[in-house]
Amino acid sequence: RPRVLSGIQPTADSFHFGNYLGALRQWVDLQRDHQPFFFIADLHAITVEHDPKLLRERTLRAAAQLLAMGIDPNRASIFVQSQIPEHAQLAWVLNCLTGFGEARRMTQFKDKSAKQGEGAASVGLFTYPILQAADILLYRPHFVPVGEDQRQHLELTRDLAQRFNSRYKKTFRLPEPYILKSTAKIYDLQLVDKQMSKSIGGSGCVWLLDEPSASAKKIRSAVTDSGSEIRYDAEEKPGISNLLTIYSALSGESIATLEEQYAGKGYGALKGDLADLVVTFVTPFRERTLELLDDQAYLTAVLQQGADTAGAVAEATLRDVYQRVGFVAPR
Ligand code: AQP
Repeated sequence: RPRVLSGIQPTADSFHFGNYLGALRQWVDLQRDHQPFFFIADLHAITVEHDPKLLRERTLRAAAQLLAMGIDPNRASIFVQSQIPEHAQLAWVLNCLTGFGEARRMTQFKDKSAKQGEGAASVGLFTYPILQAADILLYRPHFVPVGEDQRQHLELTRDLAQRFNSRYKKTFRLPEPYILKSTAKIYDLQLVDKQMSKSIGGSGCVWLLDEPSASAKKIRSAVTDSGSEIRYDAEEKPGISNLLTIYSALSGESIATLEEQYAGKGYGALKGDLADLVVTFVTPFRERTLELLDDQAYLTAVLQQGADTAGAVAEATLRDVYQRVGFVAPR
């Protein structure tokens, strides 16, 4: 079975609909006929200022959410990045293969560092995509299910794999991004030109673990566009188009069917129905997550089992890498 690998940062108490529709839903689907490795990216989470106690809590909350969503620990290895030291070890080797200018071109660093000023951003934030390349290449996956914002990082990952393979010996598989066009970028419900994001949060971000009534309220107060026609047009009607995207993904109805269904109806009707759909989705998800959080022994056991499987794969890859770059045999 082809391998898939992906990760998510435990940087908030809850995942949001952008994470879910852009990436996590594909994780659930792909686990059926692939060999999946899914990890919680806590090493990435410390590239920005964080609270240690919260990070530990959020790591377990992330695991609980993945299970509640339907990731099956008997099919998928679910693990915590920091428990597999090979991620950081391979990242060092890849750091030494990456050009400074090449790393500088990563737009996510430009965006994220712009908030605090480049001088104040950590070197970890700068080398984030190189650690991400290590996360991926260690497991030699065929596909990496992610949102559109990760495309550039995937390209860097492929470049580094290719460079290592040609400089030393064929070691890494060149992974393909798995990006579903329809949901590759879910936008903030208030700032319709920004992608929904954990760090923006606020009333434009719909969290999976919010009180369902709070999520419904956010949908009903989403910014919409001038005019009243319900039609998908990302340029002219970004607000309505984003709601149609979310609606279509959650209901399984095509956008064309929804346009037909809402012909002649107002924005309020669409928002009200979408709010109901969101409540139907998040209510059982939230209950299941909270139940799982009450069973920390189970969560820890799942993560231990995931780390055992992932650790064996990572160790074998790193052994090849260290041998090929010319390090003496491990002690
Ligand atoms: N708005 C989005 N639309 C589609 N996909 C998205 N992803 C994130 N936001 C959207 C995808 O979710 C996966 C997990 O990404 P992450 O943990 O790196 O998430 P993130 O970047 O921390 O999420 P945010 O919300 O964007 O956080 P900040 O504010 O820190 O940048 C990835 O596959 C990502 O593509």
